[in-house]
Amino acid sequence: MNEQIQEIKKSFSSGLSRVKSLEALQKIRVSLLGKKGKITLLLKKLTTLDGSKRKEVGKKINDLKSHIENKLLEKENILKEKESKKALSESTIDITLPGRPQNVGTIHPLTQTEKMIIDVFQSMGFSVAEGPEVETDYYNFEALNFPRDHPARDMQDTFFVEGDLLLRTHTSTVQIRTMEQKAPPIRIVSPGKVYRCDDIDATHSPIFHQVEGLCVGPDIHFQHFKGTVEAFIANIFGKDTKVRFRPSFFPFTEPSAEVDIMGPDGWLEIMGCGMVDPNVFENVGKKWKDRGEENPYDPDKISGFAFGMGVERIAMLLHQVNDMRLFYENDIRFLKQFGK
Ligand code: 2U9
Repeated sequence: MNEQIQEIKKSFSSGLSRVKSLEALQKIRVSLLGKKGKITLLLKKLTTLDGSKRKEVGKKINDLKSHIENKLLEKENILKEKESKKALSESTIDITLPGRPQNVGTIHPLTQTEKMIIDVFQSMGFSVAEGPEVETDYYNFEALNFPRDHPARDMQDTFFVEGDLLLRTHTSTVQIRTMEQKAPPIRIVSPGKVYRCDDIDATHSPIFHQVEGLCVGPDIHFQHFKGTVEAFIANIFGKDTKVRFRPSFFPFTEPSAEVDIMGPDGWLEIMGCGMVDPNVFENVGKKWKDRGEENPYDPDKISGFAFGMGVERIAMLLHQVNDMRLFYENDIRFLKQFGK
């Protein structure tokens, strides 16, 4: 067997030096290490030897096997490198071929609309404030002067999470949180997702987007707010848009109004607004006093206006979309029309 081992080693190295292709290399590998390969057969024959002889010859065969495996791998790498160099030098790249078009996404129409709204208010000195979507009863209702038995607090209208927690039904929560931390003057808009227990139809969704705004300072009155809202509408819907303020009611504003614009077939409601109810300032003031700080929200010294709008509704009016669900279905053919 020793002679066979020597013979295999010799013929392997002379065979290997003549190999020019990966196929030929594979043939050598199979002929030695395959199921019926020479090395495999030699290993099988070992069982006919006994004791110390088997150990001695076994070691030699295994040494030869790893020698062969290493050399084969080395050669394989050299051949692969050669083949890829050859393939590269033989192939030509036609740089005049037009490239494949890339599908570039567009900004979602709701995102575009939200940005448009924010941009207009930022140009008037408002900054953006954001806050949590899971809120407490206090920030969503109590601080905003909702009476205990207000229908909005009903299980049918609000998604309750657990204990005191709920999904915010408006972003007014953010304005309360801001006022608790920062003394007036304040000019903020708070965009974000809000949640209400509504069935989905053409004009309702259990999740939708709002932008709310708040302006608080020493002498803020109804005219400031009327001017701000009118400037906003002129910017978004065009400067000749007719605007109407219709008296309304919200727990957190007094007086309150709804704002309509004249559309092709009559008045269209676009937002709600009003002067911040003194009770809201009282609630915020309590927090400042609890912290032992001087209260900058005395309703006798400051006032403010607030407004709120649904982004979906503004986007529908801007683009004459008559079904809100189109914004959520993400049909590429629909979204492409707002390509930006
Ligand atoms: C504070 C005080 C007052 C925000 C306001 C509205 C009127 C309003 C609706 C429009 C359509 C919600 O998305 S909608 O369903 N909003 O009508 N929102 S005044 O008033 C505030 C906010 C914060 C501290």
